Amino acid sequence: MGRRKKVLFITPPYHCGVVEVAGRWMPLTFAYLAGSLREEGFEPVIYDAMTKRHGFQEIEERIVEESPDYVATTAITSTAFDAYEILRIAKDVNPGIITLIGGVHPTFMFSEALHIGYCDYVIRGEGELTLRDLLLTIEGGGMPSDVRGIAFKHGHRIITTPPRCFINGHWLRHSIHPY
Ligand code: B12
Repeated sequence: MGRRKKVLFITPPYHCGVVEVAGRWMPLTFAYLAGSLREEGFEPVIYDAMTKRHGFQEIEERIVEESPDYVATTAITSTAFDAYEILRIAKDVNPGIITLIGGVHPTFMFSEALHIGYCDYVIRGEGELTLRDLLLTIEGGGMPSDVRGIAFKHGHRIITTPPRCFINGHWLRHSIHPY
């Protein structure tokens, strides 16, 4: 069996005082996504650079140390440019790393995320099923255009695939994917 593919999730190191007031909390976003990938045999690693108060230098060192196959980040509007910088650093460390972004900002501003140039795939909306569908498609040599709920560049064109349904309890309990 081949090596498990490593997905390094990194929180953007953005600070505006709210984390300091609200306290330190596990990034639920990445916990959900990592759980979903682990079920499919991937090796997810969550690096909460924001909560650790790490900067881009430390983020770069961690990417080098982990040597991931994928680097994934998340963005709300205020953290978007820090998130793009993480993806730039990942490509700088190793252009072979596949870069991913999701969250409320890139879900709508996918063309901005793709035009910045360091992002291979934008995952739009809920990520648990879309991310694992995308990674299984990439690893299996399939066509990303068959994956619902993403945006990516093909040459200079931006391709958006049809949106994916919201996840409901019934689908999750029976492991039936709402494609
Ligand atoms: C909890 C929370 C916080 C916590 C976060 C704690 C932590 N460690 O996680 C704290 C208190 C720190 C916080 C702070 C802030 N927050 Co806040 N926060 C939330 C809240 C209430 C829930 C977020 C959450 O965890 N959701 C649960 C997870 C599972 O869902 P999710 O994040 O949406 O992720 C899913 C998808 O979006 C997608 N996805 C997301 N990222 C990715 C990445 C990849 C790779 C993939 C594949 C998929 C994917 O898949 C996930 C699973 O389905 C939301 C409101 C909301 N109801 O969503 C606001 C919200 C995200 N916050 C918001 C804001 C503005 C802020 C602050 C900037 C506040 C301020 N004005 O200073 C700060 C920024 C701090 C920072 N440095 O990031 C806004 C963002 C608005 C926008 N359009 O950008 C929101 C939407 C609230 C609002 N309606 O205004 N916040």
